[in-house]
Amino acid sequence: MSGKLRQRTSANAADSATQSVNEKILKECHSLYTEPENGMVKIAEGLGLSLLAPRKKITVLMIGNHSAGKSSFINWYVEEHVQRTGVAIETQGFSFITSGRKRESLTGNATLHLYPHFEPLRQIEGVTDYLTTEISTSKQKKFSLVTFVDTPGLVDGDMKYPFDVNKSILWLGDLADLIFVFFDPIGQALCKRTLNLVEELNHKHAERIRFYLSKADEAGHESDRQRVMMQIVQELCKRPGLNRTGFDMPTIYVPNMNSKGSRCANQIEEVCKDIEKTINQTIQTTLNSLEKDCDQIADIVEDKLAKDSVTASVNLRAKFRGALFGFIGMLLPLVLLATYLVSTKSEVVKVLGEDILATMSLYLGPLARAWQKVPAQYSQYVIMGIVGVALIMLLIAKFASSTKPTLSRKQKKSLLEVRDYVQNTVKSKKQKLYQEYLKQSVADHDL
Ligand SMILES: Nc1nc2c(ncn2[C@@H]2O[C@H](COP(=O)(O)OP(=O)(O)O)[C@@H](O)[C@H]2O)c(=O)[nH]1
Ligand SMILES: [Mg+2]
Repeated sequence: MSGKLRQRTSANAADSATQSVNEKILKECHSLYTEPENGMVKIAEGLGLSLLAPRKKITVLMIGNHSAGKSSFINWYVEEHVQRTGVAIETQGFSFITSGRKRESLTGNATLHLYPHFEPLRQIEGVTDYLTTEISTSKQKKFSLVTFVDTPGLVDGDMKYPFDVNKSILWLGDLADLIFVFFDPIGQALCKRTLNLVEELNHKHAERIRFYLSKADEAGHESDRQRVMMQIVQELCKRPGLNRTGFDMPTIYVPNMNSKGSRCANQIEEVCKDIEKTINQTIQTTLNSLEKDCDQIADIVEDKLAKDSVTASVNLRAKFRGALFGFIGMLLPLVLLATYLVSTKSEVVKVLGEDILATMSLYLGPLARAWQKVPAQYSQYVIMGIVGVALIMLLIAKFASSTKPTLSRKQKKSLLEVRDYVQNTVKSKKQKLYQEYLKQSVADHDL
């Protein structure tokens, strides 16, 4: 084995090891969210929080004029002829190109079942019929971590699409991690439709967009290529929504298509690097969001427990108040009734004897005098009044002692379990995955 070949083989081996670590990290994060029993999405839902599971791959949306070389680029990246190229514009739709265990083509309906996050596309009329998925077994480059979305080529004029292309592309732009815009030197490099769409996408997702001058081998000599580039950049800069300082537009072409033997520089590796960078960023963001989501869940649990302990102490006070009012409500009317009966020497208390009654009314002082002023014919009203007061006091006691529901012991236990799970189990898993990621990425830089 020659030195160079050996070097390349070991680089490839390292590359596939990196890929499998990255794949594993994204897969494990995904399942931490989606497990049916213990998944974070389900846990959060129980706490009134809606979480989105991270995706296992990044999505690259390819847009550009008809025949700009989008499908050819995908075939080159995948190293398999998955997408037909040079297709008539009328037959073009959206295609998802992704890796899987066996080569397969799926219809629109199957695609939307397979990728539930694309489900809203169904609402755009007619799209489902023009949607396919190509699953390839290729493991080339970083393909196992990428889903390409190939879009219909855009042209100006009366061309009628069987569905709202602009709306669909804009919607896909919201979901994509990267948006590649291909401009080709021949054909309609400056199609208005493409420019309008790019302007709109740029408005929302400037950081995801990358511009490329595709099929650069067909641009002629270096001076012609420069001129084409200038024209495109000028046209782009005319759009207020696209006026950036300095346009970066690598020139690329599919190496084996350079039939004319053009010697122009090919920056197609830049595209691969961009994809790789985005994968790495996605892994970091996914791990960071995992930590944030754990914290968010733990915070909600803390909050619920704190509120519950406040409610419990409010309940305790209410119960005490209720008991107090209840006691007064019973005692006060009884005392009033007793003093009334004693003071008025009512028949009911005559058994106590005249002397005792006289002494008692003497001790009752002004209260006895007040009771004695009540004419005998009103006595029943006084008694009814006192009973009424007693009833009112008891009602107050009932209201004062009303309590709010608190968590049962079982509920509290399950909340604490949730907190422990996210703070310990999930976080330590995240820590481990981060370490694996860093170890591998440091190793990459060592190469
Ligand atoms: N010379 C050259 N031809 C290319 C290149 N990429 C694509 N083509 C050709 O351009 C035509 C349109 O390419 P295709 O990938 O179907 O474009 P799409 O409509 O953007 O998907 C096909 O005939 C391809 O063979 C390239 O980099 N160099
Ligand atoms: Mg195509």
